Amino acid sequence: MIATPSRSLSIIGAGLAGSLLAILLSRQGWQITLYERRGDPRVSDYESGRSINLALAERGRHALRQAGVEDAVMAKAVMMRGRMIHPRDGAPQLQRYGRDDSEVIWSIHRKDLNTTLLQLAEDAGATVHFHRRLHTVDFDAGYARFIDDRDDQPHDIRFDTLIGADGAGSALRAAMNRKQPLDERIDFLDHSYKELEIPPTDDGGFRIEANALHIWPRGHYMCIALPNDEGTFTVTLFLPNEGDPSFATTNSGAEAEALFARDFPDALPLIPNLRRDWEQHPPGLLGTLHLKHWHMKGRAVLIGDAAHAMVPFHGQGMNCAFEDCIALAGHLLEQDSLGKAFAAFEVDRKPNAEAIQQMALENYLEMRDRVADPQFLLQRELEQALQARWPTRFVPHYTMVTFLRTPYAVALARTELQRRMLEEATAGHDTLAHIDWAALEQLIHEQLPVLEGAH
Ligand code: FAD
Ligand code: 8RB
Repeated sequence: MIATPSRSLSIIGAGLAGSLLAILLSRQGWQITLYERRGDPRVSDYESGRSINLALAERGRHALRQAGVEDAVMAKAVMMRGRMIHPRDGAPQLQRYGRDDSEVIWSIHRKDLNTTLLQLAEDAGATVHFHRRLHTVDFDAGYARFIDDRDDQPHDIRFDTLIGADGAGSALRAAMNRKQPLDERIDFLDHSYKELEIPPTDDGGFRIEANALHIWPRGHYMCIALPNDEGTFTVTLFLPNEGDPSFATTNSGAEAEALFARDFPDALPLIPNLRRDWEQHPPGLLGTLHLKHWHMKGRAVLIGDAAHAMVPFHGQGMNCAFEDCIALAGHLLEQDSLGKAFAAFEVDRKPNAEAIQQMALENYLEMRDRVADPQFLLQRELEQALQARWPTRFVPHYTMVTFLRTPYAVALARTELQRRMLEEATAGHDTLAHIDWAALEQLIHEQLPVLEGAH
């Protein structure tokens, strides 16, 4: 589509997807206005000074590369080579994510990333209005009402088209749903999370291995920690809402400390403010958002968490939201109307979003339980051996999701075939000594065509 200068789009939410999309579309000639509920992260005390980090993988890096911001982001990223598993007893052990240091994930600051993307959006010509929380939309008249939460004053604007990048609790989604039901369903997980922090050592170093994603798997629950470049770690405890132990049985800071003393004894001395942090922050909810429709003809479309929020266990929410941005910008270039572009975007992305939503749920079980299971470790060993023999056909699940840009739906389908092969070939064995390689070779050649990008 040839965008004339008068073609304007209003993006709700200047978070990760909104600001990246604003860069891409401004450069394609669209006149972009962003409306953000919060204040400008470049001036205000965003996230009250706490470091919140995210794992960036190849899909996200690729999108940042397209926007020309990869180098700025990577300059402060911390490499995570694999999972550092902290068993109940015994020393921590690293399970590498990939074959070498070219196959790793990166821990980055949310605030730094958002600030960088916002600055580039403005540089590309987008206008950003802060302290504008979308409240209601009149689609027929083309008016949207925003509230400034500092003084509760309303601000009405005229719009042509709205793009909802306003996150899991999207106000645009609610407005669209009122106009035309989106068949929204949120499957809440019966587990929630709490964030804690490991501070640096006195001389500013890391208290535990810096270049890993730490996991304390405990069967029905787990703790994780991601490094920040200033020497801290953001720790997240995932715990059931009910039962024992659970958020229901762990209310006070003292109860939390007792839980850590029993189940995470090596982590407890690393978290000096555990009691305070526990009591200051309520547990966060986790869930999967399913919608029948993501768009309303040419008037509105949802992207990122607003369209398909997922549980965090694959670390792909941002990565997927960035892939959405590239896809939507591409469809806007290819189609000759907004309505067609939004429809094509939905056809392209919805099956893939649904696939990563499912894989994210499945990865919770893997992280909290299976990583410590000998049968799982044997399957992993076989997976690596098969990849070494047939690297373009047998590509491990984690590699397809994290290091390649294989469409998520393709990754899911191949993962299911591969999982069956791994389970059947290792059943009843405790080493790879009796594996029938010839039979596996035949299965692999029959069922797994050469995968684009695999090497
Ligand atoms: P957001 O980044 O949430 O942006 C939404 C924006 O809209 C915000 O700026 C918000 O203030 C604004 N907004 C909300 N309502 C309104 C309104 N009514 N009007 C105007 N503006 C509004 N993903 C990964 O890939 N890897 C990770 O390791 C990872 N870790 C995470 C850790 C945590 C603690 C959390 C909470 C999420 C994590 N995610 C991770 C998921 C990732 O943060 C999201 O998937 C991603 O931010 C989605 O981008 P988005 O732009 O759709 O939403
Ligand atoms: N949202 C992550 C992975 C996969 C790691 C592996 C898992 C915290 C909220 Cl839980 C989680 C991963 O398979 O070994 N990569 O990146 C990030 C994760 O949690 C993030 C920090 C998180 N996301 C609400 C809390």
